[in-house]
Parts: sequence; structure tokens; C-alpha cells
Amino acid sequence: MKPEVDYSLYLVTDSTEAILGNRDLISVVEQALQGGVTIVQYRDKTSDTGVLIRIARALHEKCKQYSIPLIINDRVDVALAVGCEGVHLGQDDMSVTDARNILGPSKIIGATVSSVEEARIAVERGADYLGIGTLYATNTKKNTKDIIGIAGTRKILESLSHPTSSAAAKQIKTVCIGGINATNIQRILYQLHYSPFSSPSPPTIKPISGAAIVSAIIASSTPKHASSLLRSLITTSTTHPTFLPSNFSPSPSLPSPQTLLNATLTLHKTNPLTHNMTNLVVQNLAANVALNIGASPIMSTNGTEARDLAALHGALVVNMGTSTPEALTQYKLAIEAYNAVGGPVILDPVGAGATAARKDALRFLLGVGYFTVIKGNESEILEVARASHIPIPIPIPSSSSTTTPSPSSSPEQPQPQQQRGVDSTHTLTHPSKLSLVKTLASTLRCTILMTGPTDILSNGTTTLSIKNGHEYLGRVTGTGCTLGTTISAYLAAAAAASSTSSSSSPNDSHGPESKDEVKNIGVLEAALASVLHFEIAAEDAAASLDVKGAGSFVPAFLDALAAYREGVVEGRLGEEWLRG
Ligand code: 3NM
Ligand code: MG
Repeated sequence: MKPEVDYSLYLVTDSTEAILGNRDLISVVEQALQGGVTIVQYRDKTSDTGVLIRIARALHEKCKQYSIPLIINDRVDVALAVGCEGVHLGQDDMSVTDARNILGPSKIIGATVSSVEEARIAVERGADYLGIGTLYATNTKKNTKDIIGIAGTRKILESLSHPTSSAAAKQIKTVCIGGINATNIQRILYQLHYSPFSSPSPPTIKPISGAAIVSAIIASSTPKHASSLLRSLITTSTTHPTFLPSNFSPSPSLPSPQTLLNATLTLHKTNPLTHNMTNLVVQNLAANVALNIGASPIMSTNGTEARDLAALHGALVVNMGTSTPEALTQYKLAIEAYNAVGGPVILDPVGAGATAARKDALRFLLGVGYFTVIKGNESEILEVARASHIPIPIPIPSSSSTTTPSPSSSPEQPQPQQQRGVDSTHTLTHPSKLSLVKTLASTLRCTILMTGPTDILSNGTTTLSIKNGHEYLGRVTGTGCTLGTTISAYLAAAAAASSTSSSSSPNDSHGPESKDEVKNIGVLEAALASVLHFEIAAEDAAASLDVKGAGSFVPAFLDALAAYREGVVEGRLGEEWLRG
């Protein structure tokens, strides 16, 4: 019988100058063992066989002292010579079948897989675990076959737990690999359902068994500390990952009017901080919108301030409208600071598909941290879906388009339409939009808002259409960006209320009726309440007698945002908003 192996923190070694430097591998691995790695793979693509065996033997001695299994990359002969616990095989190495015949049933055999098909074959041939990658691009291994991201990894996990899959597929262990470190490990494990807590609904995918890591441990100057930090991040991700706001828990059903009312009451009571890292065009309007909805704005693009600001229980808006390379560095610092304390973070991928630089910026940001809400128009959300490796629905040919689609283009993956500026091109049917937004939300395990004449909001479980708003919003630059600011204020208020509701004074008569109702303002409810506040205020402003066009609309809109009161949604909801 093979002993039960803990795959949760899987160390893969690297002996290269770039990663190990001139340090001694045995000593670095020993420090990692002290820090709490749960399994070790000796991976050395260049040393001679004699050297491999000598080092493997020394590593095996150390691992045995900590009762940790040692696996050898590629070299079945080396594993046999030192008598360690198993081997790990890449797609170009010996087949799992041949290795099993040589090593027998008691040794651990792992296989690298990048696709559903490779996973199916490795399972069929009797692998014990799968190394699924490459998750994110990494300097450690340049010649990786495919960057599959969270979506590609989930697709493999989904296939393993599919009702028609074999018992072996359902039982096999899995680790993800590529670009994992202390800043992203909790978010990655959350998106791959490592933790047994699985709201909004039981996962349809097999939860990942662990994370495989090279440079975040081996290249660290303090491998023991790096390992123990990663280990504690893995442990806490089974209860409540740090980056999740306290009110993350998504509602299982449609938000009630009472919850929406409470969300606005809570906003007015809290006067939350909204920290905007936004583009040059909307700085002023966004700050005015924040003030008039009852929030406190700070417009700071300096990432080094973010840690102090994150401590004030506000929310962060990252608006990619002016994302220079320098700005991206600042966004990263800020996202990490808010994720570290569970502060809500809103991503507004402005013009994400317009240029190569923006596409890269979006991919960079999606790898940096967790976004509580991602909000954008149709083109922008489509680009987020592409960056997340999610299949894109077939667009309806735009009637104004003068180009005919090339007959050779695949119907499954249509060529992305070139986005011009930050305008949105409407190409998808409503049902396709609903399904895209829902799939994206459940894949990234966050809340997605696709804005348009009908807005679509989903947390992966509940999907809503919202028909409120006014066409003037489309004729004033930056209104979409200021919706991001509005969402951030509602999220910050709801998160603050839920984290203090257990300690709030019982005879406080001004707040929402009960603590439970405050707790019910989840991310979806807060986002919906903010969209309604914003769009109903736009309707009110447009209806004002003084408003003659987009110019006079702006001041009336600020007034209407300030005049908006809780409860006003009664009778004002666009007819479709509940239908999803
Ligand atoms: N295999 P780091 S990626 C060894 O995709 C290895 O199969 C990969 O290194 C695969 O943790 C990789 O430093 C390197 O990003 C991972
Ligand atoms: Mg190999």
C-alpha cells in the first residue's frame, strides 16, 4: 500500500545559477523541509548521472528525517538507484506505463499535463498525481508548452470529476505549477477550489490538491521562512483566504429590495473611503461622484500609500485607462496591499482590447491579485474572458460592419474584433452575454458586471439583467469609470458593516434593522445596489426640466446622486432586472 501523500506544498528543486546561485542544494532543501514543504521533487536537467545519484541520495536522507517523500524528475534509473519514493515524468520523458512496469505498484508516479487529453492518458496509464501547467508564465521554465491559466487548469480538473470519468480520474491527486508565490497562492487555490468551503455552490470541479513551487522557495534567501509563509497561506485558505472581503459570501438567490435598501443605508451611514487609481480623464468627475453618493474619495496613483489606505477599510478601484508601465507597478503594489487585508478591489479594464499594451496590462493585472468585482463594457469583458482562456461566444455580425468575416475563421473562436478607443462594440446576443458573464464569474470566482444598455451582473450563481440608466450616460466621458467608483463605495460600506456588525451596539436605531440583514449585503447585492443608485439617479437627472443635453446633465446627475435615497428602487426597477 502506498502511504497517503500530502501534496499541498510541493517543492520542485532547481540547481541553476539563476535560481540556486552558488548555494548548496541540500542545505536549501533542508531549510524548506524545516519550513514545512510536504513533498520534494529533485529536478536537475544537466548534471551527470553520478552527480544526480549522489545528490538524490543526500536529499533522500534529509527528506526521510522529516518523513517527506522524495520524487526524481525524469530519471527512473536514479530513483531506483537511491530507492526514493517515486518519479515525475514530463510529456517527453518515459511513459507512465513503462515507468510503472519498471518501478512497480508501490512507487509514486507523477505526470506533467497541459490538456484534458494528456490528463486522461496519464490517468489511464496509472499515474498517482498530475502536475498541471503551466499556470502562469515563469522565468524558471521558459520552454513550457502552454500557458493554460486558471481556466485551462479548471478545465482539466472539471474533466477529472466529470460523472463519466473513471474512478481513477476521480481519485487522482493534482498540483498546479508555474508562477506561484506568496502573493498569489491563496487566490489561485481559491479559484481552483482547494478549500473545502465552496460557496457560492458546491464546486463542479475536482479541488486541486496542492501547489508546486520552484523559485518562490529555492530562489529565496530565506527558504525556511518562504516555505512556512506559503504553508500558512495554504492552511488559512481552507478557512478564509486573506484577500476575501468579510462580506464575500455570495447570496444563493436574488437580492431582496430590503437588502438593496440596507446597502444604501449602510453607505450613507459609513461614508466609506474609495481609493481611485484612475485615468487622467475622469479624476475630477469620479471624485465628485464619490462625494455625492456619500463616500470619501482619494485619488492616489501612488502604490506605496496603498498599505496605509487599505488599513482604513475602504475599497480600491484600479482603472486601466492610463496604464503606463510605471502605473502598472503602482497598481500591483496597491492590489497586493488591499488583498493582504481583504479590502475590496474593483478592476475597470478600460479599453482592454484596444492595443497590445493594454492586452498585456490586463493579463499582468489578472495574475497579480484577486479582484472582487471586474466591471467593463462588452468589449472589455470579452478581453477579460480571452485573457482568462474562456471560450468566446459567437458574435452577431455587426450591421454597420463593412468587412465580411473570413471564411477560414473558426466558428468556435471568432477573430477578436479590433476595439477602437474605449467604445464598446455590441456583438453578442443577450443569452450569449449572460452565459459569458456567468462563466467568467464562476471561473474567476468573483463578481462580473458587463455594462451596456442592459447591464449584466453575475457572481457565477446568480445572474441578473439591469435595464435602468439613461442614454446621456453614454454622452459624457468617464461615466462608466465613475460607476466603478460607486461600486467601490458600496463594497467598502458593506464589507465594513459586515465586519463590525457582530460588535455594533444593540440600541443603535439608525442602522438597518438587524445584524443579519447587514451581513446579507454580499458583493453581488452591493454591486447591484450601486448600479441602481447610479442609473436611477441618471434617469432622475435626465427627467429634470433644466436638462437640455449631456452638458447640463452632468450637474443634474451629481445632484440626483446626492438626492438618491434608500428605498427609491421601489417601482423603479427596469422590467428585466430580475430575470437573469
Ligand atoms: N514545470 P516557478 S513550470 C518545473 O508547466 C516547471 O510543467 C512547469 O517554476 C510546467 O515556481 C515549471 O519558479 C517551473 O514558477 C515553475
Ligand atoms: Mg522532464
